Amino acid sequence: MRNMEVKKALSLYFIMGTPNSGNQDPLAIVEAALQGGVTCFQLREKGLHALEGEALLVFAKKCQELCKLYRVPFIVNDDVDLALAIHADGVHVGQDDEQADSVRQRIGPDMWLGVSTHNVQEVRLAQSIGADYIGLGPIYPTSTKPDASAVVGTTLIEEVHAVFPDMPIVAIGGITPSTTGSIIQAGADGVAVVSAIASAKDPHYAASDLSKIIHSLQG
Ligand code: IFP
Ligand code: MG
Repeated sequence: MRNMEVKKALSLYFIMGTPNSGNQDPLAIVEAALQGGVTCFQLREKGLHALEGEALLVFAKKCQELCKLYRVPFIVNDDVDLALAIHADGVHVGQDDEQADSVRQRIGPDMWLGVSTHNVQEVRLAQSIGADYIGLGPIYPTSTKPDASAVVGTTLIEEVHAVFPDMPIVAIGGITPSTTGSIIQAGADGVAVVSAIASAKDPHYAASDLSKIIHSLQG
């Protein structure tokens, strides 16, 4: 069943683009994260000096190759054309991005569609247009997304999980190893992180640390 496959992939969802890599080699971070046990990867190429055009295409293909090597789904944030051009495993869109139902029309039934949500009403809409999973947050304050909306806390996870028990949920926003437990216990299928891995001194260690915590809670 697709839901189960998606829920499993959401366990430890790493999101990154070259602007998040600081002075480290972005591909080295992606590979270290994969080695450390991330279960899904999203290319989110946003912000200062974000790659565009051919450079973005080349970088995306390199990330995708790494994900294939580790058998981890490769998701593209926002850029439906890029996702289609390289046959990504899925697309993730926000509330301000291209309307999710038109994205589903363009990508067809097989590619995964993820939608960012911040309340029960947005989750209901995401479900009605055939989202395969929802990102829920920001749970805590985040420095990665300058335009992030107000923090929602773990009670929204409990609420959404109660109303939509089958909908795969990944929590996002300021999540660290010490807050991961409460997020999984609230009913999320996993955690999505940028900084916790990309800005870590040792991204491989950071990913495997989070991975161990999540898998010990999921049993
Ligand atoms: N949620 C997610 C995900 N990705 C994003 N880029 C975002 C919110 C803004 F974790 F994938 F669900
Ligand atoms: Mg977006």
